[in-house]
Amino acid sequence: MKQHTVYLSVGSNLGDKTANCQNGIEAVADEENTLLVDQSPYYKTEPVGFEDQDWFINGVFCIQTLLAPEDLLARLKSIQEKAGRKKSVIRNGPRILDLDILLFDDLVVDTGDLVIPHPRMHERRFVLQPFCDISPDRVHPVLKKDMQTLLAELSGHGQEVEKVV
Ligand code: PH2
Ligand code: MG
Ligand code: MG
Repeated sequence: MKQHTVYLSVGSNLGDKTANCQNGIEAVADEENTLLVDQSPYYKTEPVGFEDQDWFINGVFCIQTLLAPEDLLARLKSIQEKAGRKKSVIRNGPRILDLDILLFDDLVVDTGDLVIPHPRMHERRFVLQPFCDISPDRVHPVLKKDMQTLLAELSGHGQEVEKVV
């Protein structure tokens, strides 16, 4: 079995958003053979994609794990369900807890269900800003640019983010 370094995003815009995110991170860190390595500050972020909903709390965290990508994805789904997340008909709509794999080592996969790197991470300030707080020099394995470069390349339009103090 191999040790993997994985970056994930966490988000919530329903209920106690920060507590939902923090419980989500802790539930991931509680999985077997999994260790929390680092965690960004939280940000209050303008909704992207579907705008008629409450602002999100978002963060990024890094784990080391022996879990394979498919197994980690299954655990994330189960943690989201246990947190009370329901299937929504609104794409990008409100959610109690969203846990997404951003990077898994330098792996590049697309099986439909499992897409790594996360296909929209490089367009999202609510991902890149907290990512840069913990690992600005981490290189995107497809775009071959580091996170601070991707953040600098974002157009300012919309996508406000505010650090939670
Ligand atoms: N997640 C989405 C869609 N839009 N916007 C913000 N600000 N934060 C999110 O986590 C988010 C979003 C789909 O997962
Ligand atoms: Mg998401
Ligand atoms: Mg998701």
